[in-house]
Amino acid sequence: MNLGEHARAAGLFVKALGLSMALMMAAHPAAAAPVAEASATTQVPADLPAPKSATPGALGAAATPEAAPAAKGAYVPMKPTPGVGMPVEDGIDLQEQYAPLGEYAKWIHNGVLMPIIVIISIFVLILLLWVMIRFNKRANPVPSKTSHNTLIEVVWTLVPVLILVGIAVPSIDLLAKQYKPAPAKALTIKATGNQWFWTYGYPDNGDFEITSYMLNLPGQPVVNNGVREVGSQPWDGPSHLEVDNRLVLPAGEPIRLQVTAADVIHAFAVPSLWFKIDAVPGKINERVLFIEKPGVYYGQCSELCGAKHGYMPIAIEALPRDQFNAWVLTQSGGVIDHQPKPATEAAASEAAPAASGSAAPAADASGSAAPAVDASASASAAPAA
Ligand SMILES: [Cu+2]
Repeated sequence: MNLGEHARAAGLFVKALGLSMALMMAAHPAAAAPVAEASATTQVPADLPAPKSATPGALGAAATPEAAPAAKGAYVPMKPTPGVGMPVEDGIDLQEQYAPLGEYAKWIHNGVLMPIIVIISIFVLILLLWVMIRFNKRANPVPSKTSHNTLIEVVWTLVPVLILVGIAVPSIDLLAKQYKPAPAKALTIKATGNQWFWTYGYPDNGDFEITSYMLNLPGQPVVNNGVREVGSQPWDGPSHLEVDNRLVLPAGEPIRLQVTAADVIHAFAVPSLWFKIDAVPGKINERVLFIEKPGVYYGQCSELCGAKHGYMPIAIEALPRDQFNAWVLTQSGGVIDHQPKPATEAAASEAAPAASGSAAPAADASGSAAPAVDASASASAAPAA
């Protein structure tokens, strides 16, 4: 009898401890993503190109002789700032946020959820220890026969309700803000997931399209049609995350990002911009992307999409509006937000094609009228040939 009671009490304690541990861990899945990414990228630290002289974020400062722009002011990819827009070694927190909603969400996670979880877990642990010490058979030989206590029952009903309401208010607010449609005049960008690369369309800028492949890893088999090795240009970011052609976007304005897929389900996710949305074939998912300041921000496909799921990273390069416009004009058929192409600029961009390593889009060959799937197919065939 005694033994049975002890065993039951011990069992209850272990169960309660497990529950409180589970509560503590419940906050971790969100934080686990950056950790997983960090470990994924830190596996090959030797691949990281040694930083040279270029100032982070400086346009035109990082050009090598062979990639020197043909004309003054031509686009040169931006050199990423270490630790910005990418996972950091030994990081356990969400990545530093560069979007207003990301800062809000990070505050909810770190300022609301984590403290509540920790306080509840410690409170439950203290209650359990108190019961074990104060009310065991030796300390309390004659147990109380009390079976109801109105005050305690009201308190332990109301307090959890208030806690849940306190969590619901900011989280529903965040949810609503995340799905607020873009302003009518916002720039529209289309991202299409393919096995295993991304294509980015610019319907407001002449409807050109670029393909974006992960760079090859030194000493490892080529996974993406012979695109150059990571680290072979001074602006290259971390291995597994850097691509040949980045998604170039304007900073400091809302962007209507439409995401879809050409084959299987992918997901467009950039942790430091608080952006994650499924790319589903036959369907367009849309969200506002707002990047607070110029920089390079890395992400990955976040839906298991096949053998090379881990080899289709996302690299966003956010530029000030005037530099974004200048980049658009380096693209074949590129025009500034629905404006007709000025004759002089049209002639200039044709005179100096492929000024930089990444300025030769697949759209050159396939033409802007070709559907996304055809354009990407011809693009993937071209570098191999
Ligand atoms: Cu994918």
